[in-house]
Amino acid sequence: MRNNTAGSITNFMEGVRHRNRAQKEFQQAVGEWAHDVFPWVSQNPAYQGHNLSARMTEPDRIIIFRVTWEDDNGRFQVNKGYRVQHSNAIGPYKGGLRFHPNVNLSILKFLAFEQVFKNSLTGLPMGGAKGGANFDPKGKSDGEIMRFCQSFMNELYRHIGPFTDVPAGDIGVGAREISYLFGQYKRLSNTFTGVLTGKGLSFGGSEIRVEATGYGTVYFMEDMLRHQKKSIEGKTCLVSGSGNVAIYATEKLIQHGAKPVTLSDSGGFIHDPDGITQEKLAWVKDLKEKRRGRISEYADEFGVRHYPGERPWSVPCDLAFPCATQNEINGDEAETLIRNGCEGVAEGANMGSDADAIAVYRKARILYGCPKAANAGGVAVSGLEMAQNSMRMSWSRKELNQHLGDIMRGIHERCVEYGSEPDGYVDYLRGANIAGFRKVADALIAYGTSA
Ligand code: NDP
Ligand code: 2IT
Repeated sequence: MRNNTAGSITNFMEGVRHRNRAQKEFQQAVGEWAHDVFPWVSQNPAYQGHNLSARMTEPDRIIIFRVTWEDDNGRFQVNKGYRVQHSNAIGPYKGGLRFHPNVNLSILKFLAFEQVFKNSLTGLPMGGAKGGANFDPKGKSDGEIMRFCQSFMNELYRHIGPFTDVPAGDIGVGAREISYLFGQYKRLSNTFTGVLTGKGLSFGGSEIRVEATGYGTVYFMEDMLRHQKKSIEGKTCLVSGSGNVAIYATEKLIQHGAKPVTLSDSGGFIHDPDGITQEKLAWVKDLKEKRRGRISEYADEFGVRHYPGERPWSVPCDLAFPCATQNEINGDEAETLIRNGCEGVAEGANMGSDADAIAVYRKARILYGCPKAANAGGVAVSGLEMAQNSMRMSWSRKELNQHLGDIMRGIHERCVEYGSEPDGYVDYLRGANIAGFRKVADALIAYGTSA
């Protein structure tokens, strides 16, 4: 990187840190983006002189609200609700809702920021947003979840709409929560529109949306391997998490002949050296989606070890798929992965690897499918759900899976276009950052100061 570019990144990041004090995750996401985008802009004069870096790192607006709900004991509880509408430059605001006790403004701002460029990469007309609440769904009854979702929507509904902002799921928000949220929106607005994605199939949902993020992450890894004339068959894979993304990444790995050997949750990980089979995964789906149990129960059920409080990255593997939460692989863990022979990482989770881990992957020149690229399949099929809702029709599972594969291949191609180095190594993170940036930048330049 030229010295003056390094200097401008330093100055820019000082301003970002000053304006977004104590928002560590947001600063981290912007820093990673600036590292790739600034050098590219310095070589592309058409993108200079519009102050795009400042415009792209300040959300359009943030809505923060109180959510009061009644628990099963008749007590009133209060949580903080949020919606960060980061950019609608290339389409309506679009992105998930996260219900987790650690949700705060920094986490939602980083997620909304990344969503803008991820959505741009899909090639579909979607802006970027994220929202949620510091609400802990663990241990809550269905009635409590329903009342929380209804109360959350009582405020959110006035800020969203099928052409304004279309939320979906994320951590702690799955089919059950989307159903309660959609039901309340429908009731308040007296409209039946595609205002949320991830809906049930009987009320406007799309086939393949449940599977899309996990399947897409595996498709992206296969695209990266194919580019190196390799295949995923027979590869030993680590998966973290045991929620929506982890389960369907594991399912696709099994279907395509790989051998997933770990799953985790916030209590620790299980290691099944014989490989997680479709039958065992069916048991995990029931455990997590119906009984809402802990992954440690897998160890008792199938006679394998559970490692309480640990993450799976010390298990030798060929490929790793972080699918739980942000910053779940640090620099030391990345070193361990590589020492043990890992040749690729694809992130189902947003910001699964921290900045040190990314530096380790880049130095070792292993395949690194960054989240903006590798987990874009979920929001892409959300985009297709919106299209189906607008047309008032639905496509078949086969068609949608085909579309998902094509979209992931398109993202891979854009990453190769912008991330290839002279020796043939592809820096997928750089490629994703630049390709995602370019489309949004073109729109902002065209709009002038109205965006
Ligand atoms: P789920 O709520 O279905 O599952 C989350 C999983 O991650 C659970 O196993 C959970 O364990 C674990 N987890 C959550 N927080 C922590 C934590 N702080 N420490 C350790 N483990 C944790 O969420 P999803 O599967 O939908 O989301 C997983 C990741 O994928 C997130 O990063 C999300 O942003 C990303 N993603 C999701 C998409 C989607 O379509 N759903 C699309 C693109 C990205 P526990 O139950 O113990 O909390
Ligand atoms: O991080 C993500 O891309 C999601 N949680 C999915 C968002 C969506 O609108 O489907």
